[in-house]
Amino acid sequence: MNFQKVREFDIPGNRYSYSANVDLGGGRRGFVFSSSASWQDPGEELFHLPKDGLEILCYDDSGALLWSKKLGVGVLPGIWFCPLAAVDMDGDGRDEIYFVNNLSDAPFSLFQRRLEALDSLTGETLGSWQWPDRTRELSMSKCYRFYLTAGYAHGSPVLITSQGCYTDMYLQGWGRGMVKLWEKTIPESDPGPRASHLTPVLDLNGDGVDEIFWGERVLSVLTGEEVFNFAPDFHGHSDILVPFLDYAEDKMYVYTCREDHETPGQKRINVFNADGSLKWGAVDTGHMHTGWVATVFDGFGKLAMAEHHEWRPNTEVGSDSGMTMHTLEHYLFRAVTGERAAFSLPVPLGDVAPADIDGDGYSEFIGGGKIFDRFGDLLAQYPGSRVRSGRILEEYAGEQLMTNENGKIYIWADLDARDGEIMKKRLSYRFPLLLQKLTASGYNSNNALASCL
Ligand SMILES: [Ca+2]
Ligand SMILES: [Ca+2]
Ligand SMILES: [Ca+2]
Repeated sequence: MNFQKVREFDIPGNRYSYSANVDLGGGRRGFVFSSSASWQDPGEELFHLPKDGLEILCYDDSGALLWSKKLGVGVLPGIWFCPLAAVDMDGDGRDEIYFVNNLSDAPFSLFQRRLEALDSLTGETLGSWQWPDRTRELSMSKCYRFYLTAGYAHGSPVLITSQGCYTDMYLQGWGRGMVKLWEKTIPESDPGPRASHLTPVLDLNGDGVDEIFWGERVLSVLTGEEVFNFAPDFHGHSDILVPFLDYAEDKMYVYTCREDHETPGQKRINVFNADGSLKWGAVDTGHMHTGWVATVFDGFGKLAMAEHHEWRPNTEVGSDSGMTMHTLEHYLFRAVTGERAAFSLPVPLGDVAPADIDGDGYSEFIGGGKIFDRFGDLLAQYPGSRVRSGRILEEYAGEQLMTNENGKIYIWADLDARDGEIMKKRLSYRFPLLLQKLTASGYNSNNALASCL
């Protein structure tokens, strides 16, 4: 492995960054970052009064700054308050940057929130739309859980905006020219799954229209209607949702890990067939907070990992937050059959992101400043922390890593990588490349989605 820095971006003062790929038009690629010195979650036990604001910065592929925009003090820094996505909705070949702005200085205002579109080349505001305020009666953690994602219907983009994740949920679909196509309300009183923190987008039934995975329910991007419901009797949310391919049989499955609403007779870790039926389930109880699917067994067999967490109240005076996450246990399975499996790495499994860095079809693992192969052998090292990974640079082989180190963002690639048949198969789906434009919304940048399929 010849793992090298191939891109560099200078963002002085940056500590927390979310980032997405951007098409600048005319075949030029850029990168947008939402950068801040702190990161705020709307959860009541985790939220702090921020001491800084949020800045959106856009760079070209050479690392030159195109523009930057400091948002007002009413915009709280954090992925749920201010999600961002790059989509070309006006069809001119250049992505617009969509984000949730707040025109007032009042950080919890809903009346003054807007969906705003920026020209990715100039930063100029191209459009602004009232952001729905129907979550007003919910608690802060639920009220300010905003999300942007996108898919395609017969080749045309559909931008999806949403409010609410855990109880009442509101979604809107926008077509080319920002024409509102549909609105959907899923009140808490309606049975069935709530949303996830991450949202894969695939044409699961092959009808030319993408579906978004709104938790364990799959919605058409064109109409908002339910195409599949994996778990009509489950009323909770899933922390992890990962579509994956079994290369031996060329079949698609969906792996899910659930947080809340333990339901008698239902398991916490599940794999579903592509027609929505249950393939297997395991473990009766617990909050499965982290998980991923990786290719590690000889013959390109897949491993599914789930990490069982528990939130515990902090009892010490002066704690940084009201509660802290504790890791209890890891569960490992053969992803297709559900058989228990054995696997270990020199770093905690919940902290690593699988990625096929060298393109050979097997996963490598990014974590703790190191890259390991599937046998746990060290292949390369990097300073700083992971921002995102996956096929960030389409023209390079394998998958790449973006890191953040002291105000510098780097992209790393294996210069010896070669795309094998499995990498080509994965890239025959739109989602691995589309995902890189959706990694600044929700937890789409996390380790579960980074190497999906
Ligand atoms: Ca455009
Ligand atoms: Ca479809
Ligand atoms: Ca590999």
